[in-house]
Amino acid sequence: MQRRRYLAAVGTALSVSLAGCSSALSVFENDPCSGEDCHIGMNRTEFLPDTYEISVGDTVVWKNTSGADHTVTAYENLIPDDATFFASGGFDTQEAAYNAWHGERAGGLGTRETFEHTFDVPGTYEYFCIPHERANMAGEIVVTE
Ligand SMILES: [Cu+2]
Repeated sequence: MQRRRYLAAVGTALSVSLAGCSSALSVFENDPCSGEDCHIGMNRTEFLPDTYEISVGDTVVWKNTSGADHTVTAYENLIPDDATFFASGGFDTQEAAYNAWHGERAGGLGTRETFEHTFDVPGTYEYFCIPHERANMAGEIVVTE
C-alpha cells in the first residue's frame, strides 16, 4: 500500500518535469534568435518568427539556425512599389535568384550564415525560401513609419 502510494507520487513528479522540459524546448524552437545575433531564425522549413514588425530604417538580420540550406528571397510583386528588391546572394530580381539557386545552388545560406537588409520604405514585404517554397517556407516583414 505504501509502496503503491510512493510510485504514484513519483509518476506525477516525472510527468510534471517532462511537461516542463518540453515547453522549454518549444519556446526555444519558436525563438531560435534568443541569445543570438539575429532577428529571424530558421528551422528546416520555417522562418521563425514568420511575421516580424519593424520601423522604417531598421535593419533585419536573418540567420540560418538550422541544418538545411535556405534562401531569403523577396517576392518581387509582394513588396511596396518603391521598395528595393532583396535576396540572399545579392540578386537584383526574383528570376536571377531562382536561376542562381537552380543553376549552381548560389545565394543560399548555410548553417549559421546570416543575411541582412535595411528597410527604407514602409509597407508589407513578403519573402520566401527558394528550395522550400513548396513547403510554404515564407515570411512577412511589416515596416511602419
Ligand atoms: Cu528553406
